[in-house]
Amino acid sequence: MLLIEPLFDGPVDIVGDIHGEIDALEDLLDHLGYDPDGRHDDGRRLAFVGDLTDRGPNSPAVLRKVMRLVEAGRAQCIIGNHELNLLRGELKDGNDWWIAPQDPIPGNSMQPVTPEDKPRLTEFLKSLPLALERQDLRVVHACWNEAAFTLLRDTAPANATLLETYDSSVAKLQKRWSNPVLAARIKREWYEFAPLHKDPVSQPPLQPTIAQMDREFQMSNPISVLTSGEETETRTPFWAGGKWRMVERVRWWERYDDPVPVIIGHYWRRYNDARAVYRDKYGPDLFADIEMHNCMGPRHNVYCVDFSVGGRYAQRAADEPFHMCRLAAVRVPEWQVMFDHGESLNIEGTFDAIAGGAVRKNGN
Ligand SMILES: [Mn+2]
Repeated sequence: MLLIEPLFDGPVDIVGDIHGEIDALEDLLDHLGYDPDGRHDDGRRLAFVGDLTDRGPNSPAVLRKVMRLVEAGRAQCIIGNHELNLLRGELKDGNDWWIAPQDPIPGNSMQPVTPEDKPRLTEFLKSLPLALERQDLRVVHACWNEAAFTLLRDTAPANATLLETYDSSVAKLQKRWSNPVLAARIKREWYEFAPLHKDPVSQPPLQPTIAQMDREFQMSNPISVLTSGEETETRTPFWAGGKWRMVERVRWWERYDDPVPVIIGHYWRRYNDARAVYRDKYGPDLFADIEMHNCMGPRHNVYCVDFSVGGRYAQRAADEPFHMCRLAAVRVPEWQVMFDHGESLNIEGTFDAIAGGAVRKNGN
């Protein structure tokens, strides 16, 4: 398993979650100054934060493109929770193009993966590390968590694959939750709650044991923590992705007190006035007081570069303008964010000067 790989030296452009939006990717790379083969006149290179696929129209094209750039040494890519689902063969909302390509859902216009492509794309997914790091910068899909890295270093066999390590963590939890007392409690809550399972307007009360189990499955699995973040029991269950959620995402960056800046994706940050569009998709808005150009955390050095291009498919289907769902990249050492339509903004935060990057403070 590849845990943390060295991030490229020199100027890099770190691209957020793409979710199958090949046109947005081509546009963004063009605005960043890359030719179609990923060459840049100034020798800049790319890093992708994961979640290349699902929901959007052409995940195979995005995977093939990023794979080609990585093979040519012009890009690096880490694994996101969506790639992990593909490797696990787990059917989730928006990934049937991979799991069941021969059996497209009616009305679904996603390009399916071909039998020729799937084996080599699988090998590519298996080759992705969990994180990238250099002296002045860290990149991970959802959450930089030293305890999770330490646990993986200390307990995962060196020759185990990411998938094997993930599965062994899940197996441990399944064993714990098959304890008769816990299992009986879960069963009782499950039946009480059963009439509301499929009803998005029912608003069930919190089921405490189910919530505890969900939190443990997330938080005791170091690969889940790194690729989909920290979670805790929610007060009021919310409907998302076709089911009632008992756990919500945590602003882990509020406890990130390390001087090395971190770039993440994953969290559906909203571009401009798009706040309302995906409100409550994953519970409380984690970016309620954070402007597009702001970093997070006590040191103002954590930046999320996912600007919700993964919502574009839904707006396209509803015939709405999708300018609110953007693909973005962070340019380092400039610390600018650039969007797929060519707009760029200076990011305000505290960045290490090691790489010659600007140090900008946002005033508090
Ligand atoms: Mn994600």
